[in-house]
This record gives sequence, C-alpha cells and structure tokens, in this order.
Amino acid sequence: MEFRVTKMLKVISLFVVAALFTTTAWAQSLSDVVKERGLSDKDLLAAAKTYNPSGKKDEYIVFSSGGQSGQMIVYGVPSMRILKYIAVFTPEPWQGYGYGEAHSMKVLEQGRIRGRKITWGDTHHPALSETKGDYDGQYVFLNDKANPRVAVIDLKTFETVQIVVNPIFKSEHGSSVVTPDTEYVLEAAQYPAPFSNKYVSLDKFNTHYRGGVTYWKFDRKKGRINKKKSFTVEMPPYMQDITDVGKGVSAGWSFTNSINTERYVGGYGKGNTKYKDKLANEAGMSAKDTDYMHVVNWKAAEKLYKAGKFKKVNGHPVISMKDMVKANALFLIPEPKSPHGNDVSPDGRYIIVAGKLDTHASIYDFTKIKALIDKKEFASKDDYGIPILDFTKTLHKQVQLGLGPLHTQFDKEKGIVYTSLYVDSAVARWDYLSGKLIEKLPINYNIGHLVTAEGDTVAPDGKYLVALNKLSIDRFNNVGPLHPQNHQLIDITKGRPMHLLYDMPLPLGEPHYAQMIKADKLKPIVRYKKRSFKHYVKAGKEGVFRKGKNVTIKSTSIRSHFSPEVIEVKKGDNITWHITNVERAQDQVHGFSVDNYNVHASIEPGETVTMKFKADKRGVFPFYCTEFCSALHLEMMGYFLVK
Ligand code: CUK
Ligand code: CUA
Repeated sequence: MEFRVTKMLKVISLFVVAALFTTTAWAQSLSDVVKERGLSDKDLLAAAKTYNPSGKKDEYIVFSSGGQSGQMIVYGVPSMRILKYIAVFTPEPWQGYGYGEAHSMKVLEQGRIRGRKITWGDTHHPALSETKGDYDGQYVFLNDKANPRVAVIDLKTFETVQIVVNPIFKSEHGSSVVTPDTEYVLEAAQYPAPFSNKYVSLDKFNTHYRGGVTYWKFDRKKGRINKKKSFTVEMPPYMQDITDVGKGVSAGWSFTNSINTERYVGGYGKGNTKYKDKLANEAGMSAKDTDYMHVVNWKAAEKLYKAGKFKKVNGHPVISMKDMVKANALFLIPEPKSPHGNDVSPDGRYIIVAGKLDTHASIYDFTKIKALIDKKEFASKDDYGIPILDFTKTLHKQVQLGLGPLHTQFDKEKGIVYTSLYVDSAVARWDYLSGKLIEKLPINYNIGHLVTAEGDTVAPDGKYLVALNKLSIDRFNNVGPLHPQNHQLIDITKGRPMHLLYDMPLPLGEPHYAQMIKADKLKPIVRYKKRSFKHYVKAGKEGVFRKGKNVTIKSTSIRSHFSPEVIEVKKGDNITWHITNVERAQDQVHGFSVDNYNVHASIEPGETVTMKFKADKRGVFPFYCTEFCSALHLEMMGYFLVK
C-alpha cells in the first residue's frame, strides 16, 4: 500500500498538512504550500498534470506485468493510481482466486505442468487483444517465462479465464504478442531444450535441443485459446527472445530476436571438467558480433499446419525447420550484438532492433527483406539450412542512440520513437525515418521496457510515456534491501521537451512490459447477469442436501446475512458449497471464509461461487463475510458444525 500512502501524502501535503503548520491554516495560499514544501514551478506543473480531484478518472489504463508475483498490475495514467492486481498464475485471496473450488481454482489447475501445481509465474509481456491492429479492449494475454504458459484475462470481468501450458518448451520469453486480429497469440521459447520431457545430454545440444515459436489459436467467440488448433514452428537451439508481429505491409509475418547463436553452453564452475577451459556464459554467449532475427511467414506456417505437414510432440503439432525452409517461410537476418528489443512500426514497414551491447538501433526495412526473399537472394545458410539474408541489404538505417538500447515505442508523430537506454539510464526520442536523434531524458534508474499510449498499435496516441525502471535506489523511503520498482511517467506531448511528471513505486514483483490503452475502450461489467452461473441458488431455495456422505449446501448472501446460517454435518462428509450473491447493487461484494478450512471466496454481485472441501475435523467453525459490506457486516456470519 506504499503507493497509496505516497500519493495521498503528496495530495494531503499540498492542500492540508502544510496548513497545520501555519497560523493562517485555512486561508493558506498555493504560494504558502510552495514555500513550505520547497516546490519548483516544474513540480507544480507536474502535480497539476497528474492530480485527479476525487471522482475524476484517468484517460489511459496501463496493464503491467507483475513480474515474479505472477499477477498483472492495472493502473491509471496520468494519476498513476493503482486500480487492481489481477490474479493470474498465483493464488490471490481477496479475489478468491485459487481458494476453495471456485471457478478460478479450475483456471489455476489448468496451469499444472507435468502434474505439478505451480503457484507463481515470471510474467513478462502483457498483450491486449487487437482488431485491425488496434487495441479493442476485450482481452489481455500474459506469459510466464519460468513455466512456459500463457494466460487469457477477460476484460469484461478483469479475471483470468484460462491458462494454457506450452507442451514442448521448458522456458519462454517472446510472449505474449498477438496478430493484428488476434487470430494467434505468440509464445517464443527462450532457453533451448529437448521438446520431449526426456533427459538428453548437453553433448547433443546441437542436434537434440531446440527452440521455436508457438502460435496459439485464439477463439474470440469463446474467448479462449483453442489448443487443438495451435502449432509450433521449430527453430534452431538459439535463445529466441523478444517477438513482434507484422502488420500492414508485413502482415502475415512475425519476427523473433535471438541471443546466444554461439550455442554456448555454460560450464563455468561446473564439476564436470569437460567444460573447464571454456568461458563463462556471459562471455561465451556474446562472443560473436551478430545474432539472428528469425523471420517467419506465419500465414505459410498455418497453411503447412492445415495441410498436416507436422509431427506431433507430446501431442502438439510441430512444423519442422526443414518444411518451413522448403515452403520459403523461415529466414534469418544478422542483428548486432546481443539484440533485445524488436519493434514493428505502426505501418508494418520497419522493424527496430536494439542491441544490448551495441550503441545503435538498427532499422530493418520489410520491403527490402521481402524483395530479397522473393528473389531468393540469400547471403548464406546457418547450420540448420535456414537461409540468411544479407544484413546491409535489409537495413534502412542504423542510428547511434547511446549505451544499452533496448525497447522502442512509437509516437503519434510519423517517424518519432522512444528507445530505452538501459546503461545510460535514459529515454531517447528520435526519428527512425530520418535517422536523427532528437533528445535524451535521464530517468531513475536503468530502464527496461517503456510504454507509450497505444504504442503497439497501428495508431499510437503519443502524449504519455511510462519508463519501467529496474532500480529505484534513493527515490522512495527505504523499506529494506528489496526496493520497489519505479515507474516514471513522462510527458511526451509534441512541441516541447520530454519531461518527468511522476514517480510511482511498484512493490509487486518486477514488471517487464506494459501496454497503455485508452480508458474508454474498456467496457467491464459491474454485476453478473442473474442465473449466469450453473449452480445459481435462488433466494428461498437455500438448504442443505445430503446424499450419503456427500453434502451439498446451497446458500445465498445479501446484506447482512447468509442463508442458511447454521449448518451441521458429520465428520468425513464431502462438502460442496454453492453461494450466490443475490445483490444487484454495484460494489456490493461479500467475502466468505470458514474457520480452519483454508476456504476463501469473493462473491461479487450476481456471482455464484462453489467451494469443495472435506469436513475432516470435528468442531465448531464460524463462517463469515470478509468484506465490510454493511453496518451489520460483523453480524454476517454463521456456524458450520462438524459432529
Ligand atoms: S524483457 Cu523480459 S527480460 Cu526486456 Cu521484454 Cu525484461
Ligand atoms: Cu457481507 Cu460483510
């Protein structure tokens, strides 16, 4: 809650607290506050640009990955007020996500990998669903780098509705990214591994370890990924990385960076002396001057898949590199030194790649790439027979930006982009068409991704930029060695220099990427339709129903009681407890918990939750509503008795 305190303090300080220290308390003027707090004109301007008077809403909504928390963070711009943490890969009690047997439990269960329940995720890249290359506000996808999975979040409810497990990857990174009409959600592997789940010696790295990109088919009508219509394109054991999808002139194509095309495999400090003379990973993996961008014609891959040109691995269709090359659908282009960012321009013509160990951004021209492919003019082939295009012949320009350039986001203004400079701790504003660097703004500290308003769409808005910084060091009150992250809001309005507006601490994992959507595109519901749940309990039809050892409890909740209020069962009974919140009023949520049984639910207006547990302990267990829902909220309770 650090963020709220910070924000509140700022506001209170501006308008109230300072007053307490002056004798003219309520006759206080703005200049008194300015003096009291030592604010500059710039500070005042930034405050005025970000302060939302009570009830005023934000113009944009940011969906940020929650890093290791396995959740998604939702906040408003320009106020930087946090609105929600969406539970995705991690149980979250307030939302009742992953407790009892609510529908959310089933979603978390889908995330089991090889039988193992995994209760966290390393979330990196959210992707909003798109229609014709523009955010449509319907869904957002989120990946888990550590345990290769992709989640679907329905923006009608801001709840996770599906998790799909990648059947063949052992890690991933270039995800989530969507095609312009959200036909597919892409997931690129990261650390090469055998597709099978078997042990394979590292000696067979080049022949048996593989990378790839999975194209998850999204069924928009159902709002779910259809695993049965999804496929993977096999790739060499390079470390595939950030991925983006073509649009406009490059529609039907996708682009995936890679690192460690050296195929260097550790050994530093390894007991196995075989690797003793080799370099450590960091040196070995960046020995070459270039790595490769993988260029995939996914439309052609889809055709191969539909024609049955695949092999099933772990029950999942994999299109071989060989078949892709034969179909003229897979290519490589050299990229300078440990590339990372990979961003397609709004018109789809240019791909901007930045190398962590290079000071330049390289701008590739898709029309040049396509011309070379059409002419079959290739510079060489890699060890796996994939054609390599000539680097300089595909290039539009290279522009020197600074140290450690990573990711790029687009402005409304034609040609204007923003690139994060990790080592420099700065944001570069530049023109990728003319190749001119315009200005650099220092940030605090070490920026990873950045996000501009609607910055990944065919029509970016400009206006605001958020720098997703990796370190916060001295920006906030010290809370111990693990510091919060720092998201810095920057004004990028045309015609004036970029300037910093706001620092927001984020104490929930390390967000990697975020997307910013116009708030009015989102149309979430405030209540569920009556009877929209299978186990809906009608008021007046509550009760306890026994069938042998199986006891079904049908309850309703409304301010300020549960019906029934006293439930008596026998030790060993299997309990299925359905509760319908029959409220229709907005924000009238009831919580539900039973002492000792590790059960918790959030029952939102119109919602029915189901909990299953075994009454395996004798005793008296009060149950109660955990949301302060009315004046008699504490009285909203009952007894669950086990004989
Ligand atoms: S990222 Cu995942 S390592 Cu630059 Cu997209 Cu942070
Ligand atoms: Cu319902 Cu408290």
